[in-house]
Amino acid sequence: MGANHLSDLSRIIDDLDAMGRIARVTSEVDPRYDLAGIAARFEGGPRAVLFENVKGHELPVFTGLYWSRELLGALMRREPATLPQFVSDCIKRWQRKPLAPEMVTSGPVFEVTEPQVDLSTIPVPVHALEDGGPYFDAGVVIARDPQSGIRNASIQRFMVVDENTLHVNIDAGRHLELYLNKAREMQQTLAFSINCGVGPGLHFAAATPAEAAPPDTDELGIASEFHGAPLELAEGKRLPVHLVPSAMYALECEIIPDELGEEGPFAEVTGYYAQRAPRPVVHVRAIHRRAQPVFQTILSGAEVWNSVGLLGEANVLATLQRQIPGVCDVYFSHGGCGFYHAVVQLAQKRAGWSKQAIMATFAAFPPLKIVTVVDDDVDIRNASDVEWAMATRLDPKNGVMVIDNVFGHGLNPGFPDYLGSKVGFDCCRPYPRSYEYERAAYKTMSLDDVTLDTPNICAPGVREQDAGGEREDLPRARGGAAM
Ligand SMILES: Cc1cc2nc3c(=O)[nH]c(=O)nc-3n(C[C@H](O)[C@H](O)[C@H](O)COP(=O)(O)O)c2cc1C
Ligand SMILES: [Mn+2]
Repeated sequence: MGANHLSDLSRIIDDLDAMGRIARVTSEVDPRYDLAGIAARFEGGPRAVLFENVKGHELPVFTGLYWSRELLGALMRREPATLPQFVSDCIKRWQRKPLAPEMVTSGPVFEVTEPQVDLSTIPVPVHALEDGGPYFDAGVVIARDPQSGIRNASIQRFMVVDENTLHVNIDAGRHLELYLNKAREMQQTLAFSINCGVGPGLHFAAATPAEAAPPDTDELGIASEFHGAPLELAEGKRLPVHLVPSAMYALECEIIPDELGEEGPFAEVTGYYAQRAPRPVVHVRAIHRRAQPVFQTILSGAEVWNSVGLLGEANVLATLQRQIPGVCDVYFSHGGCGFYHAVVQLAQKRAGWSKQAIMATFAAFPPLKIVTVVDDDVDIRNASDVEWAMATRLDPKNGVMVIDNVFGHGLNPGFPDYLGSKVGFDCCRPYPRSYEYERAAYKTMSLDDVTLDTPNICAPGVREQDAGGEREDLPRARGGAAM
């Protein structure tokens, strides 16, 4: 059985096109600032964007594959709200019985091997106004443990410095850092591939957090679960690397330990710039590409919230469902930069478990700064509804847990040197339940049989969320209870 459409970005673009989910920009666009500025106007919307006429280049640029859960849901043939459970189930299947990748000797990425490495031939955009240069920010890095040979997949940002040099940002604790440290001890260079223009299966495998894919596992196998067939990999031509034969571009690279160069600034997922600092130098030794490749780029916003964030949700959900009876759902809010604030939905089974849920959530995903736990009558994807629970059910004296001096995400300005404070909000009603905390509700009614003198709009200026008539900007439950 062959792999499904998720394994190949050109099939994905065709699929989205057939659903009317591609916006094509045909006028000439400058890859320095203008491309990102236009992309930002589409961010979070129903369509991804294909820039067909990039100034100074023959080849197109694609963005927006991950910036909307609706778009991602349509591509994966799932309801958007079920994506965390689906992703979690894929990772669980891989943990139980991994479908190992298969080595092959050919694939579209080998259609062209550039006779000379020249990164300026690739349409790599400069995104934000203060960014230090053009960035590869959506490439999947495949490296191998210098001792055991076990493969690792991750995504790192790479700043283009000259025709064959990149500078890379590797956050503390990443498995690539671990491999680099081993290479240094063994007095070797660290070789790896950067694979640009791959599907969400491989992207999600790369974004799977270390808590779910520890360094002694080959996390490439996670992609096989999404593709419905073993992931295909191929040997590099210049270096001892494994690369993705179905990618749009594959770069063979190596780091010489302790060779550092200035990297940054870069507009990050936090909404702030990551600062310029000395970081590892990457030598690009070979560029392979399709004859007609599409270069994929990602704006540091909703796209990362829906990849790192979605994978974080999936992992927290899997952990909590093992440890805390009654956990229904988890959402990493977008106001919380996609992975700093988790909202957990709990059908309480006994007193005190809402606080257990706070502790287990922090342990399952260390970048989190805030955890809010609510009951199962609260819509965790609706910020007003969560605020309603906080306003009416949080006991500020007993329901706020502060943890000081704890490891967090270094990009968050509240965690200089990866150290800071975290807070949990127990917004669950007291258990056992009492009458004062029962949510008032109207009977659920359809408007189909109601004669109206105006078009079917619930209230002026209020956007209907879905067929059920839920409104994003109002607390939910007033019309939601089953009678
Ligand atoms: C678009 C995108 C960009 C990312 N950029 C970086 C980065 O520059 N540096 C980094 O260390 N992690 C970055 N990450 C996060 C890691 O790829 C992610 O946490 C991954 O799970 C790490 O893999 P590991 O656990 O095998 O180390 C990025 C993730 C995404 C989705
Ligand atoms: Mn890993």
